[in-house]
Amino acid sequence: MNKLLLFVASLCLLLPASQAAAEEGHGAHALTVAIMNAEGKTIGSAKLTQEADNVRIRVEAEKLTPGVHAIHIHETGKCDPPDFKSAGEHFNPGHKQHGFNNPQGFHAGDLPNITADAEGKVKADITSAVITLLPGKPNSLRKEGGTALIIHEKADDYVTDPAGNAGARIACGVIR
Ligand SMILES: [Cu+2]
Repeated sequence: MNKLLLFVASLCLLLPASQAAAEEGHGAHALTVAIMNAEGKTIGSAKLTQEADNVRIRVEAEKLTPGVHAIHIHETGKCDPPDFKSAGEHFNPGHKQHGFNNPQGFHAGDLPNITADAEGKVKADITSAVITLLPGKPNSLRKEGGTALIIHEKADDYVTDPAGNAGARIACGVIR
């Protein structure tokens, strides 16, 4: 009897902590970002999920020009068409230079290129270990003011600072 009471008592102690952790993580675990083009029309979406220490980004979009496009996280959660300059520079809390192949790199917002097929459709599954959806961290995509997912006209060359020589910003989605 005493043992049972003790067991129940310890359960009661454990529950609130695990419940709080689940709730804290819940809002940050997954979010869907609408992606708009330079005309302000929605052309797709990105689903962001926190998976252990990684953020997984599943992008589905259409009406892009066929070929390879850069995709980055930019520092401000504001997508004003047509040029999306409102999204600011690359998300770079670590004060690095741009590019996976840059010895001084890379930005936390750098992501691998995506490819649109002959019909202009893209379906990409990207994982990054250097960003998080959890609030309160320096590398959080949900910092004050949010961040933005930007697709560029051209491929990222993975080396040219500050933006990989990727050309114009052609699509944007607010991450909050
Ligand atoms: Cu960019």
